[in-house]
Amino acid sequence: SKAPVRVAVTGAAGQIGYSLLFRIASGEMLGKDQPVILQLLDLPQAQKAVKGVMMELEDCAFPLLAGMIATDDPNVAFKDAQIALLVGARPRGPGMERKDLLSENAKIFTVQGKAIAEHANPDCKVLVVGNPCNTNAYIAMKTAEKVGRIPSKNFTAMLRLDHNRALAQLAIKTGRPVSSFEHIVVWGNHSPTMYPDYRFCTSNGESVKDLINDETWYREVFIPTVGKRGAAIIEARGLSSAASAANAAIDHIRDWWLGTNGRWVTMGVPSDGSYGIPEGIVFGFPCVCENGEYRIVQGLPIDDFSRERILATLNELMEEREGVKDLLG
Ligand code: NAX
Repeated sequence: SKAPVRVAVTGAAGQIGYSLLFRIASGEMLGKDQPVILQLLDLPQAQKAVKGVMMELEDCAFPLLAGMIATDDPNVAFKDAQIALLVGARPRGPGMERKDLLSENAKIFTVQGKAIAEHANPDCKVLVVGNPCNTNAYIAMKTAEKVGRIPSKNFTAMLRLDHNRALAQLAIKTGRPVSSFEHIVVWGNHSPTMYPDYRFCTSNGESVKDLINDETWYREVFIPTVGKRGAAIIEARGLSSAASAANAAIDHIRDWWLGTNGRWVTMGVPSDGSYGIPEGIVFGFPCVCENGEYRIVQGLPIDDFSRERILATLNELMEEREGVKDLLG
């Protein structure tokens, strides 16, 4: 049988953690033949709650769960990790400015980026879920670069929930099954400036743009619905998306680890200069995955409307980068 894979998860006592850990342990992320060891990080005051989650994980008697630890020390949590899911983050408190949110999180992600760089497996695949996830991933990557053990391209951010939300809206609009759709992408930042782009999307080989044939719906309903879905969930549930976010994290890592067979998926990845996005900016791109590596889909035409939308979300990310510049030293 296979050697267990060490999976570090931060924010393990939180609501996304509660939807995520059981699915990782049941084999939904890395495959039904792949044992896992869970390495759970949370703040000191959350350790008791983490212990409770571990008791429940034990009580599931998952055949693939080969071990678990809980800690409040990032150096312990990331030790030899092959996968790191950075879910824990500082939420925006009452009266907190966006700038404060950025800098509070910058502190967390410099510490964790350094701990990953020093202690994780040199091939560790990192997914940042905690918001602002693109910039948090950028900070972790930049900090890790100073140590230099882990490739920068391994630091990614979660745009998959936005990708899945876009698919769901297209399925509802057309009355076709989600599984019939291919080639959707959400460009840019995981924020309301994101650009869900259906120009290349097909359903059973037919152009979805032609099927719907309603550019006003696309611009005035579809794009804002996908972009504001997170806020709509909070409004309805009184809590932010958790199960769907955990599901998207599983999708992101499973596809990166096991491959997409040519299918496109949206991943927030550090730009290599593709589509004119400055190198290093962590940006939602269409990707395909094979042999444990992702590749940005190249050569897609960018029309005027798309250019405008891509620049808007890029500008926001450049401002976020500017806002944390001093903290990166
Ligand atoms: P919760 O507040 O339920 O849980 C967060 C957990 O993280 C808590 O247990 C807290 O103690 C822990 N934590 C805080 N700082 C930590 C640190 N420095 N080290 C380790 N653990 C720490 O939040 P939850 O609903 O689980 O959401 C987690 C994060 O995901 C938030 O930042 C949220 O904004 C973000 N989201 C990102 C999404 C995406 O698509 N990228 C969608 C869902 C979600 O909004």
